[in-house]
Amino acid sequence: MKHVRGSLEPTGPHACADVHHVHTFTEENDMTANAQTSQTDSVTTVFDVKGMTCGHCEGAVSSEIGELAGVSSVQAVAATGKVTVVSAAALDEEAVRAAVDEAGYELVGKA
Ligand SMILES: [Cu+2]
Repeated sequence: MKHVRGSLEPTGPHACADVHHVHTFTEENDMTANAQTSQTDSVTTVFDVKGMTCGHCEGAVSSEIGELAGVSSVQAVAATGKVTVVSAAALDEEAVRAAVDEAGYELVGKA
């Protein structure tokens, strides 16, 4: 399977094709489970995550962070390593770290 991701090559510390077998991708990934869509009082936080190299990585990170309480939206961008999280309240960085770790990547910190 070919990764089409600009200049990023899947030769980093994680081998993309393998790491994704760790995750079980479920179709309930469409954020409807987190039905907290009040447009008011949402907090947007950007995190730096190390190790993402393709869309599957983005999906894995988004999926795990999306399961955290209060999270309404997650946008992970492998090309920049930035993960933008919208949540009802400020997130516990350690909880985010655990979620990123669960996905198989490393949280560097807030961007
Ligand atoms: Cu990947």
